[in-house]
Parts: sequence; C-alpha cells; structure tokens
Amino acid sequence: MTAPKSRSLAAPHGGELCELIVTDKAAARLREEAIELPSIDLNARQMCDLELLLNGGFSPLRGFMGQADYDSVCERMRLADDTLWPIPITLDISAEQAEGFSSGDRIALRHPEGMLLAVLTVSDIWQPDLQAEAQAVFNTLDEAHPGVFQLLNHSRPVYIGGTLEGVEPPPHHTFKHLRHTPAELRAWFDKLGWKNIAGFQTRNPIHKSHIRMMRHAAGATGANLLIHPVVGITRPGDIDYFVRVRCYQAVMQYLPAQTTTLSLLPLAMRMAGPREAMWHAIIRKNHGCSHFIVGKDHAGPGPGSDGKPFYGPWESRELVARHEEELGISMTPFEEMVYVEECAQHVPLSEVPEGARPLNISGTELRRRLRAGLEVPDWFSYPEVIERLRQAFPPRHKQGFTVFFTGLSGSGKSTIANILNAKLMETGTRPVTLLDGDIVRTHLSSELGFSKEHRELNIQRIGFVASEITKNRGIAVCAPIAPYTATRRQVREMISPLGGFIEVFVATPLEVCEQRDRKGLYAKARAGQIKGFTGIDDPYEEPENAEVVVDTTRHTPEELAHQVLLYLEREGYITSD
Ligand code: PPS
Repeated sequence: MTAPKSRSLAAPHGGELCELIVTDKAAARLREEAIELPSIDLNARQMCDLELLLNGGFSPLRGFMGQADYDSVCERMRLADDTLWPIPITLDISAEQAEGFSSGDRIALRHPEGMLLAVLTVSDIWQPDLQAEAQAVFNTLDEAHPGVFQLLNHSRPVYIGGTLEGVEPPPHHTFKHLRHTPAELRAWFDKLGWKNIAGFQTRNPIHKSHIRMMRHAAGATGANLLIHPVVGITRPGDIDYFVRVRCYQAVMQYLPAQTTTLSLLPLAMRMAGPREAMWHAIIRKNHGCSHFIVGKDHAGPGPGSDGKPFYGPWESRELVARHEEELGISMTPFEEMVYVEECAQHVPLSEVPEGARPLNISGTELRRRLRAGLEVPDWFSYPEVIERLRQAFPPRHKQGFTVFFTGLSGSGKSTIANILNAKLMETGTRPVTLLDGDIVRTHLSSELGFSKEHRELNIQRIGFVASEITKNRGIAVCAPIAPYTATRRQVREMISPLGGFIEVFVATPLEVCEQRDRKGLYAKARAGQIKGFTGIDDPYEEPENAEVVVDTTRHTPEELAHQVLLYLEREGYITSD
C-alpha cells in the first residue's frame, strides 16, 4: 500500500489535514495495478464523499468507514477512537457486488466514465440495519425526511469500508476557479494573513438579510468571511447550483473584498439537522475556519409528514456550541435578520423596536413571486440577484412541465392523456411529447418485464426523458401505471426543480377496470396466465398527494382531459391568450 502524501498543517488553520491523494509516481503505479483490480463505478453522491475524503475535507477520516466506526458514529456521534464525528461516511454496494469481495481486497473506485479515482483496501464488509441507521442519525423513520428517504430507498444493502489511496479527485468542469481544496484555502488564508475566519454554509441564494447577518456575525467576532456554499447534493427541490453560483458571484460586490472570499463545497448533504451542523463545522475547520456560523434550523430537512419540524429550531446551534472546544472551531450564532421599514434596515429579530413590523420573504414565497412574475421588493434582495433568478425561474407559462398520469391498467389514463396531448398541441405554445405506457414499452423499455425492479427502471426512464423535456421548457405527458409511491416521488424530485410537475391520479376502482378489461389481461391474470399483474397479484400504491384526481366512472375522458387543462390554466402553466 502506498503511503499517502498526508501532511500536517498546524493550527490556527484547522489542525491536521489528511490528504489522501498519492504522489504522481505512486498514482501511475496504482493505474497500472488497477487494470487487474475489480472496479466499482461511483454514483454522484459517493463521488462527493470521495472528493472530501481525498482532499482532507473529511479529516481525520482516511477512507470509507469500517463497521466499528460506523456503529460508534450512529450510536454516539464519535469514531471508535472517541473523536467527534456525527455522520456515517460509508460506501454502499449491491449484494451481487459484495459477493466477490473480501477483507484485504483492493478495489478500483472509478468515475462513471471510467477514470480511476482511488484504490480502496477493504477492511470490512457488512450488511447495515438501515432502519436503525435512519433512527440513530436522523432521529426518525419518516420518509418525508429527504435523508431517510434516500437511505431507505436508494442506499444499496451492503457497506464496504477501508482505507483509500487517491489517484485523482473527481473532475469538475464548472466554476473551476471557485473550487478549492482545504489545503488551498488554508494556504490562501495564510497568504492573506487572515487569522480568524468565519465559515458560512448555504444551499440557497444570498439576499440582503444574509449579507447584513454575515457582516454582523463577522464583525462581532472580528473574523474574515468564507462564503462556502454547497454545490454537491442538497435538498430535493433546491435551486440548482449553476443559478445559485451566479447569484453568489453577483453579491460579492456588496461585501468587503479584503475580508471576504467565496469558495464552493462539493458536499452531499444529508439534511440531518443538529448532527449535520456539527459535521459542517468539522468540515469548515478542515477548510481553515476558526468560526462557523450556525443559524436557526441549520440543515433542516423541511416538515415531516405530520407537518411538524423534525428538529427544534435551535438544536443545531446548541449541539455545536456544546462541543465547540473539542471540535476546535467556535460557533458563531446567526441571528435571524428581518427588515424593519420604520428603520429602513435589516436588524436581528430580537432587536426589532416595539410596535415595528418585521418583514421577510421565505424561499417558497420568493419562488411563488418569480413564477407569477410578481414584484420582489428592493429591501429584500439585489437587482443583480433577482435578474439571475428571473432568468432561471421564468413565469409558469414559460416553464416546461410534466403531466404524470398514474392509475391501474384499463383505468383510462392513456385515453385521457391522448386527448390532453391533442389539446396541448392545439394551443401550440410549447412542443408536447406523449410518453404513454405502451409507447415507452415499445421504444424505450422493450427489454423490460413487470418485476418490481423492471417497473422501477421503466418509470425512472420515463422520469429522465420527461425531466429533459421539462428542463428544455417543453411539455411531457406521461401515462404509465407507475404503481409505487417511492418511484413516483423520485420522478417528482427529479422534475420539480426544472419546471412544473403535475401528478394526475386516474382513480378508477379495480372492479371497474376489471369489468372493462379491454385487453383481456385481467381475465388472464385471474386465470393465472399472467403473473404479477397490477391490482391482482402486484400492488398499486394509491397516490396521496396528486395534484389532480379524476374519476372515470362519472365523467367522460373528454371532460377529464378538460379538467386537467383547467388545472393547468388555473396554476398559470398555460394562458388563455
Ligand atoms: S409500469 O408498472 O408502470 O411499468 O407499467 P406500464 O409500463 O405502464 O405498462 C402497463 C401496460 O402493460 C400491460 N401489462 C401489464 N400491466 C400490469 N401488470 C402486468 N403484469 C402487465 N403485463 C402487461 C398492460 O396492458 C398495461 O397497459 P395499460 O395501458 O396500463 O392498460
């Protein structure tokens, strides 16, 4: 095993940094060795973790966690050696892949395009209890939590841990000049003579209140500022990082250039609230910060299925503050800033004068205004930011959207989808693509059957095509059975950030579909000639949050297509002129 060129940088800028990229000579040897090694192609999430492992952002970790560290982190937020570390950093693989591997093996970890990124020397292979992990790390099993949903639906069932020898970091082709390794940032801070640096984490655009807050927080601690937005994986539905980075670049002119810098962090967030806040603090310490700004609901996952928040508003702040000495980074509280018209400025909520009305605009409200083409007040943001957001969020009638019909076989979804398709073509405002179940199964998924796995793949393909159409501001009308809630949610999450997503549940009862039995398939399924038929011996999980529910027992397909059209008009996706 090749010794990594791990180096130690003394405090004040972050303590020891474990960089795992080996020397060029050693990398050349690893590339040769890897020709003979088994490979794992990493997904986007795993590449984010790998990048921060290799560049020391996750110091003191030296690889993907083994079982002892994993158990200890889940149970007590510490590695097995007692070091504080709140989030499992694990490499998940399929059971089939795991069969070929054993402890001591060396495995090539590759970019999906084949580049060798690192070699893993396996120490542990185990089957984690994902439910127990979700409970320990997220303190809930509610799948409305994006971290829980990801873990329980998309994590593969076996974890493989071990140390890493890094060959090269995952490549990036966007905003290269704004990406820095921890060592690069530390060296930059040293060069500038910065001693105190407050790190600011964000996954949202920055507006006037944030700038006031950052200046306030930095001023209070005499610190310089590192604006350190996450550009890896954030919460589903967030504004994509291309748009956000253009906004960050625009606001830099409103911050003092001598004491502020912007750098992008390729982190895959888990939205784990307090645990996540502590993790963010460790990562910022590794990037050379002496302080870390933590506000209300830091890394909050949004509301649970009962509408209530998963974590207390100040839990993150309290957890980081409680451990700041041991973590080696100070917690700088972030006061919620609001605009007070009477004072014509932003002030901390706690300092709003009596009788004055604090003003703010939430992210959701901002998006509503952008989509509806409504005014965004001057006090809220900078014209350059709003202009960039308006480009990215045109009003709904200029956005792309997907109408996603779901329902049992024979429910009537294809008939309604076809009529809707024709009506939308008639309006002529955008190109329309029909992705009916049968069309897709002929042209996109002809090799697939009806097992759970194949159905999921089929729906994911439809989702992918629809997301591309939506992104490019066209209309996709999809009409598969799509029987599983989790897959439908995945499609929704894929498409929503790019435009509209309208789920239409064609709620025809099974008895009616069976009675109609236009293709004779229900009869065959009852006779046992077709296995795994939806509604008979394969489940159909009814949507609970569909935007439109249509009843084919009381209305004609023509009327129902019109209902959907009216919904689209009401919501602003199509205009009557
Ligand atoms: S899925 O579950 O969303 O991937 O299904 P989909 O691609 O929409 O395909 C459904 C059509 O395939 C026919 N068919 C079956 N349906 C359900 N279960 C089984 N086992 C099955 N075998 C064949 C059926 O005709 C469906 O067409 P529709 O238009 O829905 O009636």
